[in-house]
Amino acid sequence: MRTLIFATNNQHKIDEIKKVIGEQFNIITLQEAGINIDIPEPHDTLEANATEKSTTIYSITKLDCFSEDTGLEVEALNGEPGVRSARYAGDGKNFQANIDLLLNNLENRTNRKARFRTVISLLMDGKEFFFEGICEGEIIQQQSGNKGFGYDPVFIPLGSSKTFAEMSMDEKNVFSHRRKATDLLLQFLAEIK
Ligand code: ITT
Repeated sequence: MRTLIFATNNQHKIDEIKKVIGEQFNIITLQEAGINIDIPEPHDTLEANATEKSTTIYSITKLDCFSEDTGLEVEALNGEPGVRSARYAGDGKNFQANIDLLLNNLENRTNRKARFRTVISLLMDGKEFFFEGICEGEIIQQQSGNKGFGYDPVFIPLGSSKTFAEMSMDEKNVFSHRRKATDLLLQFLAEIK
């Protein structure tokens, strides 16, 4: 079975992606690989940050690995917070502070359209491949639900009446950006097997 390192420190991402991949591949987390670093995300695109994370871990391990960078892109805010989603309200990566700032910035706005975009960077035999997943939806007025992470309590995907934070992980994976990007990764890996 092929082994891949997933270059992230975000346990929610690990849980969601492992649920999609199941037993098809052996996914090793940074913690399991004994790597304890805060991977840098200094760039202004999701693609460049994803590359930074995967190449950082590849240079340490020389093993096939992938990373992902995700942003929430809000139409009325010209695509913000986007690549700055994790640190929207400051360096503390505080989910509640980020939600509060977002709802504040959207106060009195009627256009609530938003989308999550995930970019996966796979480094395999030293070559890089990208996979993208998008989930369209809207930002509600008041947060609801306590599952998931990040902006999940304020995001309702198109085709649902629940926020991501009101869904089980399986339900979220029906709609999610991350699942769509992971499907493309799996399709690619199945083709080169
Ligand atoms: P790694 O870089 O270690 O992978 P991170 O949490 O820093 O983990 P990102 O840079 O991709 O990950 O952060 C994007 C932020 O966007 C994240 O902190 C959340 O606030 C938010 N986010 C990402 N995916 C999300 C999702 O599925 N649902 C809700 N919010 C999400």
